[in-house]
Amino acid sequence: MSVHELEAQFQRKIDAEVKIEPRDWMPEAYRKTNIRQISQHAHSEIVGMLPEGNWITRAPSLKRKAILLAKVQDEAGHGLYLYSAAETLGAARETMIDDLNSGKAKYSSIFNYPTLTWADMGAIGWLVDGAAILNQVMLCRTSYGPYARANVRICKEESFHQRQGFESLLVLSKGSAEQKAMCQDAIDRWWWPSLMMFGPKDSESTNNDQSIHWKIKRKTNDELRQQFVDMIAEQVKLLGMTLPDQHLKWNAERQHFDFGEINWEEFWNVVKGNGPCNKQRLAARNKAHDEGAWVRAAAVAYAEKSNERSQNNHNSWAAA
Ligand code: FAQ
Repeated sequence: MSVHELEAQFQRKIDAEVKIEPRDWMPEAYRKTNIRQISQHAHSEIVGMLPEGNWITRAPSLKRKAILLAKVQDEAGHGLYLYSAAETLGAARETMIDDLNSGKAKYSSIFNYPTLTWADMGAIGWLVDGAAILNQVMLCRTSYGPYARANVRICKEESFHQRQGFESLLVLSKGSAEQKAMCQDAIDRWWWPSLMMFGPKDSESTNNDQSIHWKIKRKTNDELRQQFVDMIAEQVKLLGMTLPDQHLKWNAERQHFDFGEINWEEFWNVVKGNGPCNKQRLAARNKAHDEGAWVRAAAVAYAEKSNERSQNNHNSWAAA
């Protein structure tokens, strides 16, 4: 079959909602886009543990500590499912990790902001996990099978993350004047960076059109961002708090909330490595990687010994 025919057959499968599986023929660009997106997603989960990990030892009660620990562990698990999904496309895990640690690979801009107070844990759960989940619900229907299935599991855990974040802010919002102020301050600082998580405007997005055609993405960056604004603009009322945007207003004609312009210069600056915490995040990942070298060496030695043992058992069984 010619490449042209293979491509046509591939697109027919996508159009008919048949999932693409690891051994299926796929255009090289489809493979590359998926490796790029899935590995960036995995890196985001891994780096995403750092801002919250910062608060595990300072959580205000045993209950809050246990919840935060469980959440951070979930993020580690998400990273691992996603690296495994990228491996099914031929990407080597060592290369992906090296690209993250060297600063070559991207991860979500959101994790380059600092977590200054306890209320940031609530704001991350509500806003950051809230943004992540909208995106990941869409990705449960992405065309690449292993990525879609990884997202189904991720979403189940993310919905708990979002609810615990909202509940934590709800408690603060009903607390002392100081707690209320801390809650509002965290919302003010995390709102705009959360909107940036959805990526550049559609008119600036380099991958949107092709990824929508291949059903890697089912909704564009702007569509998901609007869905997020509409959801949060209502939920914030339950907290008795406000969002830091004077242009936020219900538009009856569009049946959506209008909102102000994102600071795109800040977004690209963070994506290029110059955000408030980029250097700190990469230094933490590199330190963890170096300190974990003995664990990886031990795991490889154990795997080699196990293989040798099962080979010996097999040989003695065959000789008997
Ligand atoms: N930050 O052409 P597009 C989480 C890059 S998980 C940094 O529109 P695309 C869980 C983009 O890569 C959060 N870079 O790109 C959690 C591209 O660069 P390249 C992560 C960004 O891929 C919660 C360039 O800009 N979720 O939070 C960002 O079609 C709490 C042009 O952009 C995912 O990764 C950004 N925000 O659409 C953990 C979901 N946005 O490589 C701990 C999967 C864009 O061409 C605590 N990813 N860029 O040079 C996606 O759905 C997509 O990749 C988008 C971007 C929607 C993020």
